[in-house]
Amino acid sequence: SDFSAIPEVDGDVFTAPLKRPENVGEDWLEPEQRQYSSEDDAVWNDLFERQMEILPGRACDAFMAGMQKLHLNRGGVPDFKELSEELDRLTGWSVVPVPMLIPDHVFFWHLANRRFPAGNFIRTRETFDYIQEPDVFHDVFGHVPLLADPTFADYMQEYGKAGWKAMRYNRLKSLGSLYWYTVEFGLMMQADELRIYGAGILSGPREAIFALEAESPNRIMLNVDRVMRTDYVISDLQPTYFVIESFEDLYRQTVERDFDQLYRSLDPGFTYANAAVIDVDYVVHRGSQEYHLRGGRG
Ligand code: HBI
Ligand code: FE
Repeated sequence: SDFSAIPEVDGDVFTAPLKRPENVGEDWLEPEQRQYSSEDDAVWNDLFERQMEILPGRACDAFMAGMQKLHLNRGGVPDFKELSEELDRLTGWSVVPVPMLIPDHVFFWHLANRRFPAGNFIRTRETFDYIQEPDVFHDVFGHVPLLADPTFADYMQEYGKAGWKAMRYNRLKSLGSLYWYTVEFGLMMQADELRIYGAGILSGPREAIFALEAESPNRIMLNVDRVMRTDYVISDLQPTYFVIESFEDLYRQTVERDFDQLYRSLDPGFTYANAAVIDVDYVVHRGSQEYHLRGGRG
């Protein structure tokens, strides 16, 4: 495929129609990163400190290493240009500013070209703990450190390419599951210990301890075919986490799988509930599901 041009899609069929702001073109890129106030920088710093009390020993080493390599602890919202220069040297990726959620086909097109679209705005004190739309803290703190890891960086690009195919087969929901259970909520084995690599866990205050240490959730070794058939919820802690052996394992599962064949074999809906354990699963921990049986987020 040619990844130089934005793919043409029948937008309303595949993606929720999003209204494009006037200042962005078809690539949805902001011309410049936003200017941040000193309060914005203070919000970043407080979020950063809170996460750093939780993450050492829980985040995977590659995440902590990426944080160091990209100097994300300098204080204040990072400058995308500086980040991109450093990332370009390490893995050929860049970070580009977008105003909000962007359409799927544009998101995938950027990933396929090793550009990570990051939300330009930052949350306020009122929405300190949880925001619906990804802001610059989630996107840069959560996602960008791992883009400094060569194998993870390759996986993200493969994911972007797989996204295009998914749209052609109308199986975007299935591919969304793969993103959810890897890039956003993935766990990995690191020297026989469970660690976190998912950005949704790494950028929030509650889920790191729940995902790694609670009795409640299932922890199951990742199988790409199985995960793409599994439903997911976006507004609460997960009933199930999927565990990879390594980024090499994740990358291999993704490039070796023939996605054309996989998409043809998938039902349009999901086959497995998000709390299900099925007979093909290699179970690391069978959860009590106590949290969700009590009704989840109160
Ligand atoms: N847009 N800004 C932004 N960030 C995302 O993570 C994102 C998006 N648009 C679509 C999208 N993600 C989904 O296609 C994936 O989460 C599957
Ligand atoms: Fe995210």
